Amino acid sequence: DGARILIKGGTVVNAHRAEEADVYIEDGVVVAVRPNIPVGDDNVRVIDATGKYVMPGGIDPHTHLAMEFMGTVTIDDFFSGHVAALAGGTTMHIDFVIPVNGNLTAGLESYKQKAANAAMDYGFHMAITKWNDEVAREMEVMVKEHGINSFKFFMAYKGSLMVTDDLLLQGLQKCKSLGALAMVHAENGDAVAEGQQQMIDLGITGPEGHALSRPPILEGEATARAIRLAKFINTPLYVVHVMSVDAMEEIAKAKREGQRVIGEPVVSGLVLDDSWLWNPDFTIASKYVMSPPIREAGHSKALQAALSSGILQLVGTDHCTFNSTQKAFGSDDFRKIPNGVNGLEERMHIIWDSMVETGKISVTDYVRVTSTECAKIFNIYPRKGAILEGSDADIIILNPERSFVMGAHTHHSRSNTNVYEGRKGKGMVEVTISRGRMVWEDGVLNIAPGSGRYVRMPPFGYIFDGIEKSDAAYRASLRAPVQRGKAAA
Ligand code: DUC
Ligand code: ZN
Ligand code: ZN
Ligand code: ZN
Repeated sequence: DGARILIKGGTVVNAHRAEEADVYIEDGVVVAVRPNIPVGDDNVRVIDATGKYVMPGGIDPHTHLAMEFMGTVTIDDFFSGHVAALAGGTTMHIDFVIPVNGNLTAGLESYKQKAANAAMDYGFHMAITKWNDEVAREMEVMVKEHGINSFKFFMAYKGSLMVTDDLLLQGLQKCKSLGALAMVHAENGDAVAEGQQQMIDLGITGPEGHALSRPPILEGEATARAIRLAKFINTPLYVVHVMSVDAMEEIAKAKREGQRVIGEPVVSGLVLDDSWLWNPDFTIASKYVMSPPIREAGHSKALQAALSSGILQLVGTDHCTFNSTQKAFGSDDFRKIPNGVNGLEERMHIIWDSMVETGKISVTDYVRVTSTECAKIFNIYPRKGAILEGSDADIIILNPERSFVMGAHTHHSRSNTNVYEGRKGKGMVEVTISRGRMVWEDGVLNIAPGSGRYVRMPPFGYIFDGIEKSDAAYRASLRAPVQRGKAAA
């Protein structure tokens, strides 16, 4: 902080407009955005951005850093994850706090400790895995005192994280009263358990069994169910990691009918297909095991089109990394392969290359789906997600002419594998500025553990606007009840 930076000659892109302008930063905040800002004095660091795009740093709505999961712990913690993110042009993420034995306060305490070495700004969602009066009370405390405005319900992972419809309904109701956004991992967990047993009974124990045991229909079913339950309660719903046409079409239908539903595709679902899971080399195939599974070719194309048209609104990663030793826990049974893939470092580059470079979305839509929409949904816009006077100086400079090659030998994640190994493309983030600090410049990192800040997210974001009116309309649409047992007037 304290540093003064002037970015000159670039194209400044916000979700609402791209313009030729300079950006002046002081004390971690954007002070001015306009053409021809004079340099002032010698202590101002001047960066030439001619021919480059100056954009809000990425915000990843979906990560799992230092998460205890499937008998192990994800290998990227809040430091290595942040190093990877910053090197890839992401300056903020929202991670999922997992309660400790169903206790939200204990979960938050544990995640605060995990995040003590944070190197960039972060926020928290919180998972709800049990239901009782205490959980309902704690949800209120999380919203009112701890800056959490979203709660996630896992409809999969039977026997550990999975919620019943009853819990989901109670949770949706509580979310609504608090102005918090309900999020769902939508797969039918009972059917997944059945599908897994079927594969094992058939002797299919390898990674392909993962895809075969939990087909798109189970994602479509749970997505439809969650959407209908959210409609019944009349509260907004956010569907995380939309991986299939089946789920996407349920979201499209609900939106068409006016329902407040948000769909989040993740990078792996947008650009990979499940042929990897049939690779005879277990070390390769197991890298691609995540849930819901990466689907057959065709789904990714449809998800890209849905992102272009606005049916899906913002891109996450579900960054949840394990090294090959951890993945090998499941070498004799796909059910034991820790679920998760990387993406925190790759997201900004892959979306640029596969969507902007190919003409599928504009540069302004790129900023919207990688940053602004997330800031708006989680109610931290325009402090985050924009380059406007007063915004936090979380900024990237992307050179559209430079190309990249991805892989485990050059990435910053602690994992020894990368699902994008060897992937090439165009568009390189040359500079990352995190709250006014130059943290990534031409391949050199300058990062301080502990410098990241917790970003509190207030409830009642834009998606709740006018919801009382829609409640009233819903009640008015109910037919009048019969008054039985009373004398007619
Ligand atoms: N899916 C994954 O692949 N990893 C983390 C949790 C999840 O739902
Ligand atoms: Zn999930
Ligand atoms: Zn996840
Ligand atoms: Zn190698």
